[in-house]
Amino acid sequence: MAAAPDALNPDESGEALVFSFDINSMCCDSMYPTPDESSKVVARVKEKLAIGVPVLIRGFKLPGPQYKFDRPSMEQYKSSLHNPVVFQDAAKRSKYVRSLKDAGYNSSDDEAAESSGDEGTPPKIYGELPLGEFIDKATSTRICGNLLDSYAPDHSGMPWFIGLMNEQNHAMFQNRLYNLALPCKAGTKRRKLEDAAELAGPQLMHPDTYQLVMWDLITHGGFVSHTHHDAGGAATWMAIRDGAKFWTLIKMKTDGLVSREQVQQRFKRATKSLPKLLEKYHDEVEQIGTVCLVPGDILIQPPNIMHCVYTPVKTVATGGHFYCYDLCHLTELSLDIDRKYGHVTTNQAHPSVLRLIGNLALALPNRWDKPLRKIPFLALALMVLDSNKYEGNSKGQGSAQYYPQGRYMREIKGESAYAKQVINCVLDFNGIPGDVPSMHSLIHKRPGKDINSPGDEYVDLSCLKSFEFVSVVQ
Ligand SMILES: O=C(O)CCC(=O)C(=O)O
Ligand SMILES: [Fe+2]
Repeated sequence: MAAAPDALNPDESGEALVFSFDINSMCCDSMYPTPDESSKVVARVKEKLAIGVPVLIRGFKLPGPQYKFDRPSMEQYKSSLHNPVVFQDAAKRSKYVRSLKDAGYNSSDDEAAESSGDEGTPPKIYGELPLGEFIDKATSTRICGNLLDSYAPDHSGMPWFIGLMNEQNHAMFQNRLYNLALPCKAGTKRRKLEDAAELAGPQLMHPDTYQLVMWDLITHGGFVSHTHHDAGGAATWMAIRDGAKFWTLIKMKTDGLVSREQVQQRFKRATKSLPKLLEKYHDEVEQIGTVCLVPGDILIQPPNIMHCVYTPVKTVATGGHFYCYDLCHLTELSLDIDRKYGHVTTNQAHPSVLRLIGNLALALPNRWDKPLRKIPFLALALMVLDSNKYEGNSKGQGSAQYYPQGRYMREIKGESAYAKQVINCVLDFNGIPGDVPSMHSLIHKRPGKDINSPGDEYVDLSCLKSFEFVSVVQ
């Protein structure tokens, strides 16, 4: 991987795979930018992400305590070294892959894996240790592990330009006063209680809704993460606190593919081992490149970009996921690939994704005066109108189960019904057919168009200026 081409310098096509700049070239004081400077930085980053280009911001030290890969830092940050952590264990992972091969199929043999019914079974690739012991084992040759997505109890390190792109959080804030839950059965005690409470805003959230925003990777030296795209169709940021990561990004070629099925297949093939991909399927790879991430670097990935990662020394990194209106075409694409091949293309389930996406739609009336490109809007519309199709495969992954008539599910269903009203209002006003098959052909079949491109047409959101929800009764 380390020998892969440099992602920051142009290849034969004259384009660098990753767009990079030093934050100090755009801000007099990178920690305290003026509103004008911060809006220019965010606009520049979003413009690149929206065409599927990863961005590397250099010269930005994470604010807050400068945690290291050692016991005192981790005790301060995570507040206990006794708490158990569940980590990916490289040896167990190899054993698991070998057992699949012995059983007659491998990760590239989808039909066998699918028909085995095993696609959602959590692989036995995890180990569990108290955090302190996991830290100590970084110097042991017996265990090589990666503690992934351990949610950050301290958000002081979040870069301001990431906070500004957490549009799913902005949307949740704008929707905080609406009680959109479907009512429970009339005449019941519960109904009386809920009516009397005059609840404002959502009362029940899956913890993932906020946990996905910021988390840490605590990784032993030598660990390799195989090629995947990040789960839940999210954009991802990543910063090194202590150590380094060789981050290899792989942009798959998609021109000439005429159907979604072909695109899905291509991304599934991208998960083959890197040597195999480059030997056998190199004509399916548009660009590949590696960047060495060190403290001071913030890598920001658009949804759906494939990547694999080698951590040469013990490393603490912090990152997070976010959603933006302008990136919804990439979010939709990524979720659509995972719908079919999530068991190989990605690594984590995010149970809150569709709720966050619904909230983006619900908050649109607050943005009636902002430009929104048509393709990302249509992708958002499709994810809202046909939301069942985008549910991740959570089979066997310990996902929470909710009582269908319980408040949590009534909030989800209510929000979904109201989000559809917003979407239909915009579709009607812009003369766009709102039935799902037509939307599929608008979004999934764009022959001759780059699937990463948001296009250059806009939708008119002015109909949302005085938008009011129409009551939905179950
Ligand atoms: O640090 C690593 O090994 C991989 C991180 C990553 O890509 C992820 O968590 O999705
Ligand atoms: Fe990843």
